[in-house]
Amino acid sequence: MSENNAETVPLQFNEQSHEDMCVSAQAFYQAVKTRRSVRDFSDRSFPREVIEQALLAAGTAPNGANMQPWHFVVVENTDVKREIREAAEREEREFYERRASEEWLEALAPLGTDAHKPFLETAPYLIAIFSKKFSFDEQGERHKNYYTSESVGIACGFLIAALHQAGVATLTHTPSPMKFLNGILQRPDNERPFLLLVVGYPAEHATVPDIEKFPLEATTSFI
Ligand code: IYR
Repeated sequence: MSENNAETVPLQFNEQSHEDMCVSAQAFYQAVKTRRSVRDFSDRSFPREVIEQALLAAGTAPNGANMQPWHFVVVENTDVKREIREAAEREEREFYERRASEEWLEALAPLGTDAHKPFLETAPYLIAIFSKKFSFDEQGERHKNYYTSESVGIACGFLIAALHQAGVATLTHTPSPMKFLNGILQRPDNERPFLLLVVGYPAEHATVPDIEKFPLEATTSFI
């Protein structure tokens, strides 16, 4: 028994046989390895319920002191999507024409990206994810959040995996800087744009770069 003051409830834990653990781990890998970042989206839509469930999944992410330091804005409105596209393309033109180093541009070459971002208008949903270094409680009292980047990054991972599991393609888009999202989406100053997720079906004949993931030995040491 712990001796602190925290209230506790019994843990619901789904223990599996070693065999089932291996099967489950393999099944999850097989499922997530088919995910690809898509840059060519269809304009077909699907029920908002799918987005809501995926956001609920994202909200279960482990996070610093359970402060849940995130805010999600789901954009379906055509005019708002156009405004986001125009602002993002302005930043991206700066990036590709001036800000990016030669080394960075070379690293991007295999992806074939440029400043043109039509998918920001074509895809049925954009989800702007904001991270909150501090929050305000119901009394308007300001309190600090902890490990915000780690927390919001993990939540975004859950969100992308949940959407993929539901048969939805995504693109993690990070126009830089993204401060314009606060203005367009009317978010307060304590919220910083973390990621702009493009969400929808791939276009009918969408292609993706011919790239591979590192093998386990290249990324992992067992000691
Ligand atoms: N934000 C730019 C550039 C870009 C940067 C990285 I790192 C990528 O993996 C892909 C793109 C753009 O979206 O084009």
